[in-house]
Amino acid sequence: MPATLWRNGRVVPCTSVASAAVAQADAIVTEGARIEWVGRESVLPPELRARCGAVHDLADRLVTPGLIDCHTHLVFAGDRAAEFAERQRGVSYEEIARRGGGILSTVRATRAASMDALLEAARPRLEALRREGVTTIEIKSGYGLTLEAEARMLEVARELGRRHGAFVRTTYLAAHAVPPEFSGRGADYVRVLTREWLPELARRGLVDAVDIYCDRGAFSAADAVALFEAAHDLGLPVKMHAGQFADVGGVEVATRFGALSCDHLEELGAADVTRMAGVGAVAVLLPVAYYTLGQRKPPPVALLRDTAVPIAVATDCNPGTSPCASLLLAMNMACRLFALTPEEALAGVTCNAARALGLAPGRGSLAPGATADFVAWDLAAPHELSYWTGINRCHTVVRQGAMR
Ligand code: DI6
Ligand code: FE
Repeated sequence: MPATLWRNGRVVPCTSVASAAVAQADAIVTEGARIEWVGRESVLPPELRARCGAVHDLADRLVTPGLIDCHTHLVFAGDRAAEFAERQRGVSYEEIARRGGGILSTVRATRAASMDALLEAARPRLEALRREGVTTIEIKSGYGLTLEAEARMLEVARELGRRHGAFVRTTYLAAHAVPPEFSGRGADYVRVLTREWLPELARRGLVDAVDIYCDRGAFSAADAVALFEAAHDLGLPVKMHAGQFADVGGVEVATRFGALSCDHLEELGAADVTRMAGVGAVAVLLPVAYYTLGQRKPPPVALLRDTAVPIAVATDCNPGTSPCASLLLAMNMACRLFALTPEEALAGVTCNAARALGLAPGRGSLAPGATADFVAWDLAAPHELSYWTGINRCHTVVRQGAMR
């Protein structure tokens, strides 16, 4: 197979926070969908150069890995703009949920939508992310809450990736809310989604990971134990929405099961930070949801940093708490609201986001062996990715070694 030389770029490898900076490298050699070599063209081995059939000039642009949005609820029908207006009149998110709005109102709309309607509804959100250089995206179920409606969401997520050119990872989140059919019978619901639906959806090959919304007003730590035992038996990795509103003991469970990530984490105690570090769980921070809900207490970023917990940043794109399809905006908010450095924000949407999906080191960094997904930006320095808002300087996206 002929190789391709991408020359004259300013390469930001993003193999770690420390390398979320311009490196001594101006060239990338790809072979098929893989990166073969990264370095200074002046020291490119002659035998490798001889194999390069095509040469592309990156025109001195900044080159980062393709961005990874590692936490989204991108597939849903309808919107919750009316609830937004209600919240502006002072009604809280949790109060709206108690009245049967919130997640359950999106469940009603999503259940009523056909596969085509869901694909059409999600497409502009995916396109917006793709225009910002996002090449890998995690999409959760959780607005179907029946076996077939959850299956449809996961199928739509996979189909979006195939149709629109993105690498999609699907996460099973039936444990998002108790549906009306199970009202007052939460334990029965957990039993069904754990013992019946999860094995069936796994058998259909639709599940890459298993998630649960473990919080006040949602599911308990004991529910998470039951679900994660089932996931473990099926060989599926787990992750958790934890500590968005209250610490209900979820992180302790998640780390016991070797979770890939714990997400939100506004309410996170020091002992749990140590537990996360111990198992290498990624802290996925979701600043747009924090902003939308007007929360006041940020996640303990300094402690996460000092304890060497890898930090990722994602959009949490969903109709209730994060009606947002901009990962660059999430990076800016992670800096401004959570005091991340721009280098941390960039690592948070590249190497650490890959890790939160179990995809590191094969994605999310520019190094030999990784998938050849990268972006050329009309920017002078990597910190500009977090600096600008409402300006997208993405110039070229290369996916699987080919220009898109
Ligand atoms: N946490 C969130 O921020 C979203 N889900 C979750 O578990 C909110 C989902 C929604 O309000 O529709
Ligand atoms: Fe979420």
